[in-house]
Amino acid sequence: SGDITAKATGPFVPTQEDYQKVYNEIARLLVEKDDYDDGSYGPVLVRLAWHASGTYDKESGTGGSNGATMRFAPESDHGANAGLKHARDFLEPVHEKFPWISYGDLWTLAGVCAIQEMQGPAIPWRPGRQDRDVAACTPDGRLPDASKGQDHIRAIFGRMGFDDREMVALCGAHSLGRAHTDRSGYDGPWDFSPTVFTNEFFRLLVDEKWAWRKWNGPAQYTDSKTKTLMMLPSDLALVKDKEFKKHVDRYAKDSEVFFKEFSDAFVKLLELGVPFKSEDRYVFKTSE
Ligand code: HIF
Repeated sequence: SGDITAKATGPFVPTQEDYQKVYNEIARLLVEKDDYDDGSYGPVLVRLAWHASGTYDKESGTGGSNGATMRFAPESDHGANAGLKHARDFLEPVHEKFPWISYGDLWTLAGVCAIQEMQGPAIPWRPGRQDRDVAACTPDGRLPDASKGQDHIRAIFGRMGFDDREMVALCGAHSLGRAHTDRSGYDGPWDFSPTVFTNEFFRLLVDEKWAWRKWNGPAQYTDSKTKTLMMLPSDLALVKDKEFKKHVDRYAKDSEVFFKEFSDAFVKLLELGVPFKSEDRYVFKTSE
């Protein structure tokens, strides 16, 4: 009888189908909770997935999405993470419904869901992150500073193990969402469709004239034509640097190439430092 009991109460091993249920619930909530920002929590979910992952340091092997240490101060209070409580709170009811998923898996899966539901490329994903305690919080300063240029971008993303091409590909995610004066201090969206994943960020970088915005906030650029869009100094670095610019031009011209190279780089970002047990990645079905 001992055997039977063990079988009935043994550890729950989720399958791809179970993770698809989590995906579907997040997708459902994205539609239901449309009274936020430009009508979607999608962009801030992408930012949560990236900030959870982008603390990775390849030398020490510390940081990354394993651990989900942004649940705790001091990491939650790091300046770069301002505003991400909106994303974490949005996902709390999902965790209540599927308590078996780790926060690290939930946050990264949510980023994947948001990108796919906002018409972006498929992002193959695999489970395996385990939550860790406050002692695993990373030191402040590992995430990028938007007031800086190409040297800084290379230092930060080089520390994670990315090359120039991957850095530029990732940056296309700034086609999503906006900056908020009460979070980063910057203000405005990058493009005209902040809740749809496109290569518009690159097209605007190449085609528009960008000038310093005249205002009391931090130094940022505005488009000369409509003065409704913005670019961060770190975004403009992508066209000022010759090596970066090559890739900006490629992605501005060819959306398919951008989608493919972005997906590969984003998969890599979400997996940094995670001790996976399985090689198998899941491609989730996008909702209609
Ligand atoms: Fe962002 N990013 N990011 N970013 N980011 C902001 C917002 C978003 C940088 C700075 C900022 C990436 C790289 C960099 C998203 C996704 C990604 C904001 C505004 C700043 C300042 C925050 C606010 O005020 O709400 C810098 C300096 C980066 C290095 C170049 C990634 C590639 C582009 C890795 C990435 O995926 C998303 C999405 C948002 C929008 C969030 C929102 O709430 O709408």
